[in-house]
Amino acid sequence: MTVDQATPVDVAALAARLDAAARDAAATRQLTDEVTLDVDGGYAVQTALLGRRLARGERLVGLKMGLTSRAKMAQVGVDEVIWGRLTDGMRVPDGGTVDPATFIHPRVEPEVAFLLDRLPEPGEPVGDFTDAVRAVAPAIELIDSRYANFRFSLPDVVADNASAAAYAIGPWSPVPDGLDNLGVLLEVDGRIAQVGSTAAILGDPRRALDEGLRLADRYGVRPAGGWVFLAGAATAAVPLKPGSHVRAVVEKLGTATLRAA
Ligand code: 0L1
Ligand code: MG
Repeated sequence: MTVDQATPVDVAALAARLDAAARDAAATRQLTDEVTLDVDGGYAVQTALLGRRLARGERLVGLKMGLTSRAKMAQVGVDEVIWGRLTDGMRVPDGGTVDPATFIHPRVEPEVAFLLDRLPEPGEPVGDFTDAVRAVAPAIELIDSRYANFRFSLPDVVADNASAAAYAIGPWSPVPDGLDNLGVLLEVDGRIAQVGSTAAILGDPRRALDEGLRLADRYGVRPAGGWVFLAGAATAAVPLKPGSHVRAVVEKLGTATLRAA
């Protein structure tokens, strides 16, 4: 972790600040406006942020990948794949309702979720995907940067748990033969808002799992069977407006839905 000698990084204080921004639904300044933070430092803050959630009784139930598509990278001007943590407190039932007022500037994006099973040894690539993944589902991720205007550097967004805020998962299905080029739609109030393909997720969402396990292992995080893995968005994200009804449709996998109060 880079430490600016003039302004030592107080990881716990930075995590507390991001946590307060999320809980108060009030944006905060980018951390890197004030301290020197590299990507490792960002993950240290992310770990401390998770620690605060766990201390409140939430459970770590999965991982998410971020910025896995060119559309997402272009949308926020950051060009590296990142990962974050999912807790049970972020989960919304399929078809459930969220209150947009409890977020700063929520956006939704269509994703593919994996239910993890028998994972390879740390550092090993996923061999047989159907051993590693028990089931697949369409999903909606609700992201909410804790920084004003969704503007951040790479270490900032890593510290902010890859903008993770909430997620809804549709029905689980057995792993289909091909996952690499399934059509994806994001509908808002019955109108198509985004069109994409699972090919946008690192060329194949299965690749996101290898990448996610490799990156998490670098920071000593070992996913377990039964965890959820959000492989990444197939399109750019769209703002979640009050009263709207969102559907993510993934060919062969079905539909996940979310409502905004
Ligand atoms: O899930 C994502 O791809 C979000 C990653 C962080 C960047 C953003 O807030 O859009
Ligand atoms: Mg996402």
